[in-house]
Amino acid sequence: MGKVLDRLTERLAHGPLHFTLIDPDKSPGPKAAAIARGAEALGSDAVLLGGSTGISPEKMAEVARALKTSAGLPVIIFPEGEGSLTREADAVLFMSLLNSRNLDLVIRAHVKAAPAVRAMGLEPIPLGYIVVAPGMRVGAVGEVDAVPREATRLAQGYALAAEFLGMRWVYLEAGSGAPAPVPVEMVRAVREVLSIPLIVGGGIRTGLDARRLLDAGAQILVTGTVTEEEGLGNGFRAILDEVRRSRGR
Ligand code: 1GP
Repeated sequence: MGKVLDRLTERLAHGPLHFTLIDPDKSPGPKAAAIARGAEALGSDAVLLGGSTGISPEKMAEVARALKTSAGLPVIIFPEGEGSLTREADAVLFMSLLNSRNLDLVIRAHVKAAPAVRAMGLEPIPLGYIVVAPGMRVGAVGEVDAVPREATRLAQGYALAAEFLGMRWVYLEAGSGAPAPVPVEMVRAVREVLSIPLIVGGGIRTGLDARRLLDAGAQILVTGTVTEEEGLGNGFRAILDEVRRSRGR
């Protein structure tokens, strides 16, 4: 196990985590640094760097450097392809988009990227990525057969398949900016069968959203839009309050 996965796995033993998604296109260096500093102070556990299509390695490197010098959080690349890779980050979600119809996003891009990940010394974190309706932009760009919101058994199947394939984390994604998060019934059903950590993201904007997902068994919450739109405002603070409450502190 690598350093970042080790550290986060150890933290997960004490309760749920929160990851702050930063899009280098929407948040250039100084803005990204300010978000990361604030997120760290509020108890977020890592920065996921990525999110847009067509990001250059130079831009990723610039923002990753700004993040590393301003905050102590691990910087994990949330890739859209090989162009997202930079050695300035600590780790990369080595993720297969399990319900894509495009084989590139399931495995072929990974075949090209793996040697670069190794050469850069980036820690790969094997992850099964599952897009749930509405899926938003990632659903469209990712050419997914989105898991319908009521299809809990299908979601269980995808998540278990990820676990049985040896992936370390499963990520249920409603899509950035989704009008509502992944349904709590689906989170609960997946949690019931899964033995590896469950990440949930997309459309989490309030403390109540966070509370419901945490009660259903989500172990890592990812938020992006709430900080891009409101900075370190009430929505973000309330979400972090709920995560900290679940950790018992
Ligand atoms: C997107 O799940 C993340 O990949 C975050 O979504 O921007 O809606 O918080 P939001």
